[in-house]
Amino acid sequence: MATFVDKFPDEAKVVQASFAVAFIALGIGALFGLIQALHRTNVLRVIDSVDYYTLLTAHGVLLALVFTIFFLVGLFTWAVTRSFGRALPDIRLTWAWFGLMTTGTVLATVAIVAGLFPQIPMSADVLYTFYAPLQAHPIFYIGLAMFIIGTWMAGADWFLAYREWRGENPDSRIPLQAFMVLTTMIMWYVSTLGVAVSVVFFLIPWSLGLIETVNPLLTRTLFWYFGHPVVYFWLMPAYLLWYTVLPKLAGGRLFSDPLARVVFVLFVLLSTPVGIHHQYVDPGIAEGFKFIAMTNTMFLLLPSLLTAFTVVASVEHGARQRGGEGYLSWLGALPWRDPAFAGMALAGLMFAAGGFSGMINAGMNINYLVHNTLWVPGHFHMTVGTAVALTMMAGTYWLLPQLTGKAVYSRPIGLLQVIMWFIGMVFMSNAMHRAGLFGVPRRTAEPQYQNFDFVAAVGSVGEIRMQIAFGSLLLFLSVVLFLFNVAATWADDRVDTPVDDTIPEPLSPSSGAPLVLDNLALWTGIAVLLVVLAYTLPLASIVNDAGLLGGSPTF
Ligand code: HAS
Ligand code: HEM
Ligand code: CU
Repeated sequence: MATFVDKFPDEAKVVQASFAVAFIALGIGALFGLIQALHRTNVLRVIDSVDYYTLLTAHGVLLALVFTIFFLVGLFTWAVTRSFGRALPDIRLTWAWFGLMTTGTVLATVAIVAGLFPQIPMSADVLYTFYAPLQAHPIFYIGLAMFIIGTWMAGADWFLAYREWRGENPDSRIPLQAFMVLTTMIMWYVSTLGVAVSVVFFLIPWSLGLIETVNPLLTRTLFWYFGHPVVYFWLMPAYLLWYTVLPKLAGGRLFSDPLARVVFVLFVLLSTPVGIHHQYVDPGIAEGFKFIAMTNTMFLLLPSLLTAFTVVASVEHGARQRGGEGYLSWLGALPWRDPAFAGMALAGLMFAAGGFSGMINAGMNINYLVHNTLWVPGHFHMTVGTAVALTMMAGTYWLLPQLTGKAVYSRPIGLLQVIMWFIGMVFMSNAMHRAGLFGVPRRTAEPQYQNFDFVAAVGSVGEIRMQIAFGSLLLFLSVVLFLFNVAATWADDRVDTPVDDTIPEPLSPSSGAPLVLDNLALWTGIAVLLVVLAYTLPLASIVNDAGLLGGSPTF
């Protein structure tokens, strides 16, 4: 039976190239993660504490921006092509955005890593959030800008594919996977506007010396305008896989197509007007605006709670198709030996915990307790670091045969690898949450509390440190196994194993979804309106207080 690579060989190449860049970033990022985890916990120090921030920047950029987003563009290219059932309009455009994104990535990475070599007059120790007053070499920001423009072109590529398809299918519902891609990209266009303004109008001219000062609170606010929606940009590929692939792997079908559409529309509407929940402790933003951001954030829980319901219901349906029974014993009937299923299901389970720590972050008063402590890395290693990263690794085991025509090199290694990730993250992120409650800060090479001690008493900082170090080791080894498995699959001679790449119709199909859900222009309009409402006044008062380019306050 012909699979993706046979039907769309050109597109399959782009998807594989995107995955290759993603996985290289994953490997380097994970190595830096291990080094910094061991450094912070005082278990093993192979770098200077000054270089810690260079590695931390590289870790954040390579994992949270490069790995996730390169995987996303690969996955979305696959999803758009297969769900429209036609080749992309012009493969040269596709390679053009891939090339631009890759060049941007290389430039930004070189600027960061150069910071390790004092002989080279270049550095970018600005962390992956890169707002002022930290300043990087211009090459870093230019690389970043190229990367973002590349993603905009990728979105254009998929919208052009949509237009062609629509021309021939004027009355059909947008296929679900394509719907997910298009709504996610609308959110991305709305939200990247903030970071583009910050980079192009302030950070690049400032790093080139064309302007003397910037307004740090303005660049921070523009960053977080983008910095919250970007977390859903990472999450939506995982949701796409949980909604459309996981139910099938579980042996069943998606519970409801219309509900899935509602969820993605809610993300378009609500993802952006919440960014200020990262700035609860920032002076210069009035309490009332923070309160509005908190309220919006609580509404934004809804699409994820709907997802928990729909995806678990679909998985349960699958288990019952396989003979599962009882209130909970159906869980045992699931295909736990399949690395793709097990990885995604474990990622989803951990997301439930990460979601709860997010709710705690979002409460304005409790946030004062956890902000800037290790609690926050605990939260996001469960969300982006597991819900997203583990789903992407698990999804690779299902996608690779369709993209290459080859069977996965070793399914047992795959299974071991996803389980190791889960266990490693249970240790590392739980301990990080606990450390945060003790007040251990994030983003520091020298958290000078109790020194590491192998006979640390249970409940002490020493015990927590050991758990972080042990977890990080398991995580790193898991990545090594993953990369080995993928490389060995790629290196295999082509064997024409039959590939099961079908996705069954949802139990409640798209024909039941209200037509208005597919009205993308309407949702874009409302999303923009909500953003204008949430951000006009805070931005106006920030500019009014300190000027567009900072300087002394003009009260
Ligand atoms: Fe967050 C900080 C609030 C979700 C990432 N977050 C961060 C940072 C990152 C990040 C990277 O309000 C740090 C940024 C920095 O460097 O400073 N976050 C939330 C809230 C949510 C949330 C309310 N975050 C995410 C996701 C991320 C992510 C998703 C990445 C992908 N976060 C915050 C706040 C801060 C913050 C504050 C600032 C903290 C500070 O002070 O600095 C919500 O979206 C969470 C909703 C999730 C749920 C869970 C639903 C459960 C599901 C599981 C389904 C089960 C399955 C299993 C599939 C309600 C969907 C089925 C299998 C079977 C076997 C049955
Ligand atoms: C930060 C370890 C995987 C994203 C950190 C920190 C540690 C760590 C210890 C906190 C450093 C500090 O605040 O001083 C690890 C290990 C990993 C891993 C051992 C697995 C091998 C990931 C993955 C992602 C990720 C898969 C995302 C896809 C981040 C981000 C930061 C971070 C965004 C924050 C950087 C900053 O504060 O600027 N990591 N991590 N990590 N990690 Fe990871
Ligand atoms: Cu957020």
